[in-house]
Amino acid sequence: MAEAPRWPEGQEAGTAEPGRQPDQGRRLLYGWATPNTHRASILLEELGLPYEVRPVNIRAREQFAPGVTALNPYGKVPILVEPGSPPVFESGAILLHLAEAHGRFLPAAGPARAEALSWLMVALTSLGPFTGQAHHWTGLAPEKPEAARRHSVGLVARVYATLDARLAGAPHLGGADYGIADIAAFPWIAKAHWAEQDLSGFPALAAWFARIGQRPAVRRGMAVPEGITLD
Ligand SMILES: N[C@@H](CCC(=O)N[C@@H](CS)C(=O)NCC(=O)O)C(=O)O
Repeated sequence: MAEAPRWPEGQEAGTAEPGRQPDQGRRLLYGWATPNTHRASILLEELGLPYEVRPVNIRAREQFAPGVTALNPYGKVPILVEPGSPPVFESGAILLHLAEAHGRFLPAAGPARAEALSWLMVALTSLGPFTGQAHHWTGLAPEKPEAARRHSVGLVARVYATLDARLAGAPHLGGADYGIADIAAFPWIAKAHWAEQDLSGFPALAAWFARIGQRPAVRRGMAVPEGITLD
């Protein structure tokens, strides 16, 4: 049986150490410069909500620090901690939680909501995970079996073609209005190179990406945590 990941004994835990639990009254975003964290930071910026970033360096395995797993037993970021509420983890849950709490960036009911949720799910369940797997098989893995590379890149290419066709006929992924489907997709499209994708082959997706990337809140959200980039 595979061993559960552990926090390396004796390792400095930075802001992720136990005992550095949420300060009273502050909204905290635990995260790193990853697409899933950027989904949450973009929406926080769009909503104009005050928040502090608690950096969790996943390359240094800080996600397994007890102070982090106490908030998310899965040991992953992003995690949103708001005063008076249980921690919210999984980027999709954070997007839905914030959109619903503030009544913005997701239609409240009816066909428009169903349409937006459909495209949100494509971003959450296909675009993100497939791009993550492709990044593994094209870059991170010590061995790179050709079948795994081709399979993972092919899955991403199919999503890109689907998003491109959608955006050729709709201004935003979720429909008429900019919303959490766009926010869920944008930071992963920004990592097209992780999956050997070239946006020039997807003109409607490229135009959407350029347009969304000009939003000041998107720019701020993509720059979290300050000074950290992940290639
Ligand atoms: N499905 C989750 C996945 C979260 C996730 O995979 N986060 C990555 C960074 S983008 C992480 O924490 N990786 C470290 C690990 O898996 O140990 C989400 O959408 O938030």
